[in-house]
Parts: sequence; structure tokens; C-alpha cells
Amino acid sequence: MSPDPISSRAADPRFLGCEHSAPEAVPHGAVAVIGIPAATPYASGRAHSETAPAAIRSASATQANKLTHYDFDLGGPLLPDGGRLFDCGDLAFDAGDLPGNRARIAAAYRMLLARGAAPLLLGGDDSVQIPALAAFAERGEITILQVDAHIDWREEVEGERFGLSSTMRRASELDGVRTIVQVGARGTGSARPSDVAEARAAGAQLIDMSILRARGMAPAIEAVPPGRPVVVCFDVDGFDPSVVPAVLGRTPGGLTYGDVVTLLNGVAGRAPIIGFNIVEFVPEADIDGLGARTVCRLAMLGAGLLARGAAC
Ligand SMILES: [Mn+2]
Repeated sequence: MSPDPISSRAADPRFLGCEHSAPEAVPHGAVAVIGIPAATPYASGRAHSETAPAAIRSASATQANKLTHYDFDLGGPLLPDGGRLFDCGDLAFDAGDLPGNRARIAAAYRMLLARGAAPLLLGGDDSVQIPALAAFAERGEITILQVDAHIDWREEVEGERFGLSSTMRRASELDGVRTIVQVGARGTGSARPSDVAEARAAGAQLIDMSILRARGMAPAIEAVPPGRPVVVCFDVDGFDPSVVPAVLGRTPGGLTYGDVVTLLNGVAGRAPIIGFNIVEFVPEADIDGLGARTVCRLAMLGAGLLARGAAC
């Protein structure tokens, strides 16, 4: 019996000008770009990153003819020999059916992972990750590397348990999630002292900005267990707002792009990266396309590291 097709809408332009593929047709070992504009916005909020997948793809257009060029952030071409990249387009979002959005995301991820693809998620607000992480955790043990200004450990907000402030708590409840390394927290967000205490009690390793400022990226890299597959959960507010101003709340004191290159290459040297999620980019809050260029570079790094992880 063949599985039901995942309804996704082809994107134009496609990420880095690559070929389109339906999720149910992505070849084994390929990097599969999937746009997910929203999942579970709060009643008082909106789908604030809905335009982000298209904005990242547009920003990638200037890089499309450089796919075979040497990328100094990756130490080689974006795709290693034999590496393949496809764009699966965007999943639909229905503001009137939040459980349906989550079910659609989980189904798309189950499909991609069953086919042996390495998904590059272009979000979307942070809530889109919750069903995607569940699909990873069903298949085996993973480490989560979260980069974010916030720890996202709220039990609920406005009665909603699957919103953007609860992603890491929901992830911690999944059997397959063995380690959560959380990098870049700073300032104030939704976390109360009890959330921080409960995150630590649950075993989350909180490598906040004060640790990184004192010791560089090494503590974050060394917190990732060698060998076990890693899913990167990257909220772009982890970047300093001078690098990516295009976020809901600009919190000073974040990571530089160079910090992120060091961190991700260091992690990729310890364990294969099998999933890469980029969330919380808000193009309407950008300044002169600065954030879009940096987030596009992050997506390129993600694609390159996924292609290398798939080859492990
Ligand atoms: Mn955040």
C-alpha cells in the first residue's frame, strides 16, 4: 500500500534554485527543504513568521549560481560529492484547525524520514517544530541542539500547550529525546524561575550567553554527546539583533554569525546533524534585508551540514 501523498505547494523561487520534489518522492539521502509557515499561534497572537519561508528562498536567489563554489564556512562546496538538494515547497496552514496543522507537519516529517531524507525546515514560528521533533523521536534517539534567546519551557500559555513558548518542554517529554543542549539564552523572555529550575531538573543543559561570553563556543560543543544524531532547533533570535533584526523581540547580547559557524561545525564534528530547523524569522521586522541575508546563510550552512550528516 502506498502512503497518502503529503499535500505541499511548490515554491517559486525554490531554495537556491534547486529542483522541486514532493515529500513522497525525495530520494534517499537527499536534503529536503520544507517550508512550514505556521502551526499553533496563540489566540492573542498571529502567524508572525508566515512569510519567512518565501523570504529565505528569495534571499537565496543571489547564491543559486554558487552551489559548486568553495564555501569557506563549510570547508568545501555546499553539497559534497553525491549530495542532492530538493525543495518540497510549503505545507498548508489553516488558522481554524491547529491540530490539523500539527498532524500535517508530523505526517510530512514521517514521510521524509522514512525515505531517508534530511529535512531543512524553513519556519514558521517556533511551534512548527513540536510535531517535527515528535516524528524524529519516534524513529530513534536524538540530541536536540537549540539555539535561542529563550528556553521555551512554558507548560502552557493562554491554555495552549503546543505554542512557541513550550517547544523544549514538549520535546523533553518525548522518549527518543536523550539530551537537550540549549544555547544562547539571555535577557528576559517568557521563562519564570520555576521554568528554568524545571528545565535543569529535567536534564536540559542551559549554556546561556554568560557562559559563552566567558568561554566561547566550546562548552556548547562539548555538551553534545559524540555520535548520537543531532537535530538543530534554531530560533533566529539567538543571533544578536545587530545581525538579525528581523525578530519579534530584539534582545541584545546574542550570537554573531561567526559564533554560529564555529558552534555548528564543532557539533557536526562530533555527531551527524540529521535535521535542521530555522524558525522565528520575521521579514517585516528586517532592516535593509540584513537579517534575510544572514538567515539565508544559516539555511545554506544547515543544508551543507545535513548533506554531510547524511553521508555519515
Ligand atoms: Mn526565541
